[in-house]
Amino acid sequence: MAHQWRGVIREYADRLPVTESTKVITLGEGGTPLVHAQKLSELTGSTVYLKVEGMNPTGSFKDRGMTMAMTAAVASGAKAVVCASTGNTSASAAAYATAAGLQCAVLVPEGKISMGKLSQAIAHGATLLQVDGNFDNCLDIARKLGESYPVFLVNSVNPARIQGQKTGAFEVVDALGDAPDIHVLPVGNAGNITAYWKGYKEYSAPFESETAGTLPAVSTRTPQMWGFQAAGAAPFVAGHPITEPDTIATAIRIGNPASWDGAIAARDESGGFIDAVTDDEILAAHRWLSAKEGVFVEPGSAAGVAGLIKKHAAGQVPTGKIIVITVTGHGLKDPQWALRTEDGSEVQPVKVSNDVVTVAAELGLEEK
Ligand code: AN7
Repeated sequence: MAHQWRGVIREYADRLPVTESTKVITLGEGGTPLVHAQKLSELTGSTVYLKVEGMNPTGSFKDRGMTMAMTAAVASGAKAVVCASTGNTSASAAAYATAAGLQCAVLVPEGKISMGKLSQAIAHGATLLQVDGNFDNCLDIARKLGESYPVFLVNSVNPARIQGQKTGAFEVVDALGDAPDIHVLPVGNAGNITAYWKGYKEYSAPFESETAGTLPAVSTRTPQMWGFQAAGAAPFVAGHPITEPDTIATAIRIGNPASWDGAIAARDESGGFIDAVTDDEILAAHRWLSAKEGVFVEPGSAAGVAGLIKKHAAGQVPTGKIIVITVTGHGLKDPQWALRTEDGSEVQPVKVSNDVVTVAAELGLEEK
């Protein structure tokens, strides 16, 4: 019988707040590959996997939460949705609002979102406003719009978003047969670390389903959660919000994370930590992933890998363990970083004449 992945709501319906009659808004998100990271495994002596979230319909993990948020928006009778975003949430909201037939407004920090993400929001017909402020300012305004105006807020302060995003943890366990020892991910607004921890906890104990009775535990354990922020935008490391966050990893340029308590709980209940990596470490990990593993991510997505490499260098990564790193968004979102060399200069493609002998010589090939 023909079968295709049905999106995270239908695949995990008995563990989400939906019923048979829910009108599901989906673009087929989830079901993303868990890729064995050969070189990171060799480096660390543990088995390292990448959960490649750039394979989602709009190129980031945000689609897992957006299918739930947009489904909830439609159920509530909303006509319009709003979000603040460093880029990926706006791209996802714009696409899912289109699928739902809703108006979409997005607030982004002026000059601080990548061209790929900007173009997605525009392509899907969202009303895009560039706010003279940072992401935290945008989120303040979006929350107030949601409270006092007839628009439905689809940021991760909406619990539906966290519900959808927890399916990332379910997929990891379903693929491995149990939870990993360690789960590593970038931390910005902290919705994803909150969601993964919720997913891992729910899968490790009997679950009271709203539609299917008591479901048995799927995993025997939960992982340590290791979160990494950009050093210039690391409120969890500072222990308080940051007013002027700064990093080249614009996706995680966030100083006042909305899911503060959720991230602290994930960190402490799991026996993990939240640390920071520099922009240089992020760019080195970005290059590592594309050049050594064959996986192209955007800079913010490389923060978890940068963190693992840093912890390994400090002798703090155990060997013989199973480690999963969520790489959150696709490299094509923000491709400019691939075209810079380590010393910061632009990569210039070599130009050759239209002639096989010249091309062969340039490639260092000798005729057979
Ligand atoms: C690629 O799109 O906040 O800690 O507005 O785009 O759950 O916020 C994006 C965040 C990591 C951080 N990686 O996740 C937004 C936004 C990528 C991201 C994060 C984001 P959270």
